[in-house]
Amino acid sequence: MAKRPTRVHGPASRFTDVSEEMGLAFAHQHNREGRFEDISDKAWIAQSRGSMGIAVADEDRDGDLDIVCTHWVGDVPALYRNGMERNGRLFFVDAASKTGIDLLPRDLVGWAAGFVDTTGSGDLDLLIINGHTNAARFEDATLAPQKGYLLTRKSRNGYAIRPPGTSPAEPFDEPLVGRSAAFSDLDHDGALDVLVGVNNGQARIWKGVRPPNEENAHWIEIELVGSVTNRDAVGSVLVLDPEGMKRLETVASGTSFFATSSRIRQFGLGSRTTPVTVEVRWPGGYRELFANLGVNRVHRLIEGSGS
Ligand SMILES: [Ca+2]
Ligand SMILES: [Ca+2]
Repeated sequence: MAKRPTRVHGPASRFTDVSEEMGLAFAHQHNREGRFEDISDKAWIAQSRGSMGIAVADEDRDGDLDIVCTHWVGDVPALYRNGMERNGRLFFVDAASKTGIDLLPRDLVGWAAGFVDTTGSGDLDLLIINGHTNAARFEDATLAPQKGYLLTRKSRNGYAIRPPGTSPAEPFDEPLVGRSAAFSDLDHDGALDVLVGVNNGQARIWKGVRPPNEENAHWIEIELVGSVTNRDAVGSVLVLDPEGMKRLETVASGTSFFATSSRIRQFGLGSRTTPVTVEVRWPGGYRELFANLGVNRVHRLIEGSGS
């Protein structure tokens, strides 16, 4: 009887927890006792997709912050709309399908994302930077470039995707192996500009061009300076017209992907030319009002100098 061969065992396999990279543990809420609680499941935002970029803004202008996540190939971006303001508890619903974002091509590998008001109306458009992680051809290791997409706002519940070949060409029509984007009004003309990071390539600066109807595209930009809280005011929330329109902007660090956008936050005001009031919710919770702020300029608001 033949002797049964002895199996040779190599080192045991090891496993690495990649759940954070895959977006499984997503939302953490501060419990006001110095710790964060994972609320991903009960906030309906747990996901197991390959997530890269993130953009946070009150996208639908209903008074709470919404989240866009970009994903790896085969999956469109998610738009997690916040139900907090209307329902009193924190939960999110993916509105990618409702708003038309799910009509983006599924071969895109989405990286940076940012909300930009390209019309000066106060409505936010969405710019997404793409670029593959795989080579374009088997015999050539060069990564496949992909064009960026600007999704322009049609209505509160809808975006329009710029069709291929639309004239005039925009810089994001050029296929790039895009990775990062930082958003800032570099020349303080009221139009946001974009610095784009490219894998193994030269960075781009895309200057925003003021919309042709400038009389309906007024704006205001706010820089916060903390004196009691952190000097950069990271974690602060700006509320435009707290008694009226109640629009939000946040001061954050490490936005989008591999980039940090300007801490100077912008509100598009449309045809409005009268001074505005801004409420600042500083980190830690206390609120301060800054009134009579003129339009079409940058204001530097120092903690403690308001009312
Ligand atoms: Ca919202
Ligand atoms: Ca500019």
